[in-house]
Amino acid sequence: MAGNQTLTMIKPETVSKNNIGPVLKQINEAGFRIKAMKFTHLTKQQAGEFYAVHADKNFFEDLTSFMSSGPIVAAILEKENAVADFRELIGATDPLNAADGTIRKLFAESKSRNAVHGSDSDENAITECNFFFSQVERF
Ligand code: IDP
Ligand code: MG
Repeated sequence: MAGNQTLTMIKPETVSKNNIGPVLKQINEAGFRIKAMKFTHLTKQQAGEFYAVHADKNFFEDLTSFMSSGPIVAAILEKENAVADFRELIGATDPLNAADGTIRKLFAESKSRNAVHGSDSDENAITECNFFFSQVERF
């Protein structure tokens, strides 16, 4: 899968604002195919495990509280050059810096409540896909 798959999460505020459908539409229209998907609710400990690389950051407590505050949608997305193309589709971490037309520009509230997650490397994409999905949950 290296190179053509990435992991996304539709974050809690996007789910609670009833924006799952509009975000998935943007993802599909950009050429990504959904290979696995689940509606789930992370515990704070699971959010901490997913974001372990940020454990020493001053925003870690807020990040893990927020990501465990309500349900999310996790999905494996497939496309050539998936990681880089998806990062381009979602835009910069802070929606104030995100380009027009990007998912974060359209849907994010703030740097912390920024609508969606996207893997940042092929290596992390593999780890993150395995975090959420077993082999039999992938199509
Ligand atoms: P990314 O999601 O664009 O890859 P990262 O730097 O990996 O951004 O940070 C992970 C998540 O942590 C971000 O999506 C955002 O929700 C949150 N975050 C990052 N930087 C800050 C910050 O300075 N303040 C509050 N939350 C932040
Ligand atoms: Mg990141």
